[in-house]
Order: sequence, then C-alpha cells, then structure tokens
Amino acid sequence: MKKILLSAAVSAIVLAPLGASAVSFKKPEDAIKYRQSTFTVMATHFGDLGAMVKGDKPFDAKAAQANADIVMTLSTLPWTGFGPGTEGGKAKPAIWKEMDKVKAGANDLQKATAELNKAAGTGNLENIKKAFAATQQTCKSCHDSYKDK
Ligand code: ASC
Repeated sequence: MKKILLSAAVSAIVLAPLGASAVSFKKPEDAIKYRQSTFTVMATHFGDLGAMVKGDKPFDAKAAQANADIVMTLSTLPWTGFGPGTEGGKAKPAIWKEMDKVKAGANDLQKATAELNKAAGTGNLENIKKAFAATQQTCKSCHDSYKDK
C-alpha cells in the first residue's frame, strides 16, 4: 500500500502541469471520482459557454468570462487523478502506456483554455467562437484516443 501511495504521489507530481497541486488519494476509486468530477464541472461550464457560441443562449460577456475562468482553472486538475493503479471508469488502458502523449494533450488543453480565457476577456463573441472551437478540438483529440464511449 505504501508503495502504491508513493508511486501515485510521484506520478501526480510528474502529471501536474502548469502548477496544479499534486494530490494523494487513499484509494484508486477516489482518484477516479476526482478526475470524473473535475471533467464534469469543466464540461458543464464549457457547455454553458458553448450554448452562447451556438446561439442557444443569449451572449452574456460576463457569464462567458466566468465560464472561461472556471474552464481554464479546471483544465489543470484532472491529470493528478490518473496515477498508476487507477485504471477504470471511462479511461482506456492505453492512457497508462502513453503517459507522455497524455501529458502533451493536457498541456494542449491548458494552452487552449488560456487562449479561450483571453478571448473571453475581449468580450467579442467572434473571438470566443474561434477559441472555443480550438479548445473543443483538444478535448476531442484525447477523447478519441483515450476515452471509452
Ligand atoms: C464539449 C464537451 C466535450 C468536448 C468534446 C469535443 O463540449 O463536453 O467533452 O466538447 O465533445 O468533441
């Protein structure tokens, strides 16, 4: 058990890009719950922004900014929940064999959400639309490789 916790802590440090804090989990299920929860909250706010982008909801620059802030912050979080021995949920086993690619994907997402946040700061829906599409592409590219349907 000690060994598992230690390696989880080490990989959490390796996997925590852009300053997100490394967290230790008592059980693999806790890590799975953590990553799923952070993805869920991120998708909720990304989806709310997406409704404005698609015209399903009136554009509100302040609400768009609030969503973009949350998405940017949340994009730093799930990765610490993919430590060794936490296979399961909707994650394909390939994740644990291709951690360098996963980490690169996490960094791409974080760059994209930082750009999205900047775009939200302009208060211009056209800017937000472009940055939203670029961000969505980074979500999709990892999901295509690593998420079970
Ligand atoms: C979303 C969302 C995702 C991504 C993905 C992109 O709005 O919740 O997980 O976009 O569907 O293909």
